[in-house]
Amino acid sequence: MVANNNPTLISASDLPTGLSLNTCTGIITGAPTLAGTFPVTIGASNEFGSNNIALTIVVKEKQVINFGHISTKYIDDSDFEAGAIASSGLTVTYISSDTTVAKIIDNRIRIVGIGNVTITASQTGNTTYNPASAVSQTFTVLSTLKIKYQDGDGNTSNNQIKPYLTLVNESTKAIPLHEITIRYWFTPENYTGINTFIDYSPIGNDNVKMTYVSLQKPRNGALGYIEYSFLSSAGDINANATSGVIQSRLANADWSLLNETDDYSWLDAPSSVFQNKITAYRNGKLIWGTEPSEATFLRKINVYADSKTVANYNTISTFMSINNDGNIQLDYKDIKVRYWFTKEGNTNLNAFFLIILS
Ligand SMILES: [Ca+2]
Ligand SMILES: [Ca+2]
Repeated sequence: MVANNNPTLISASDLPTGLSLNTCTGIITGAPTLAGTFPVTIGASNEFGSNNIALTIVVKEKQVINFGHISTKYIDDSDFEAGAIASSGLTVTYISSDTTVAKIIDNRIRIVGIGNVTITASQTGNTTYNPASAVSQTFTVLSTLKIKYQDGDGNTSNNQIKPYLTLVNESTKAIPLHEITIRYWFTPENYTGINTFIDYSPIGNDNVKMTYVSLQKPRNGALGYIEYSFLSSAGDINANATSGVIQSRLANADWSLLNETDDYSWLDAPSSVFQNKITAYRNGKLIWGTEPSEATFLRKINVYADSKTVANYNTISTFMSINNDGNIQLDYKDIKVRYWFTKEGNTNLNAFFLIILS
């Protein structure tokens, strides 16, 4: 506050304990030692007179956050309370330094990735309490299950894809296999439906199931995936153990050719290596690898023609192939193809079709 007419004396009554007034300059200094609401009267006077005004000083309570150490976590752990407590009793909120490792959901921590992450707890205060100093805790998230992969036939352009998969449990606890699913992401060329085979599994061929799932939205390097799942009779992968090599195979229903080099999950791996582009889930939660990103829709048709017409003959004969080279499924009934030509003579034309769908 500033008084006019050059006061020669400033006064203050009932200042909170810890504050003091410079009666010449009117500046109040110090730190209040008690919280509360204090009505204060400030006066200013000189040789010609004096004046007072009422002032209310509110001193808020301090609060501190007590945030204990967070132990090492595993990727498949459930959501948990971070456990920070404010001395005020007010609700503490959290921020994650890396939301690819941990997210804050409903003020609880959800593990979503492997790595280190720092959680910062804060409390912004209210009408009674000042903001608390933020407190952070850093912890590590470890993997539980990893996937090793080998290209079983080493041939990327034949009519079969042979993912050889090994499940590796690096944790200190057994993992029930029936809680696990695995996705092998790929683009099936010449799609006629995908047949699947388990050629050999150390945990029992019949205990491993494979299903082809077509994606509603195309992804980069994938129009679908094979989902591997396991029956309860497959049992557990024990701590620090592996499943052994599961030899799987997939093919078009008509054994037409596939190209593996453009498949998201394929890797030039003549022997078994970790492959984080094959994803694993526990009870539906991603616990290993990175899913392919969504791709831009591409509608693209190419028509390939092979002329069988003999010169100066009475028939035009063309073999045509309509190729869907985009990443969206197209319905044949929506497609028309035109063959443009000049008609000689005045009689009607006859048309003959031999259609081979592939
Ligand atoms: Ca192959
Ligand atoms: Ca492909």
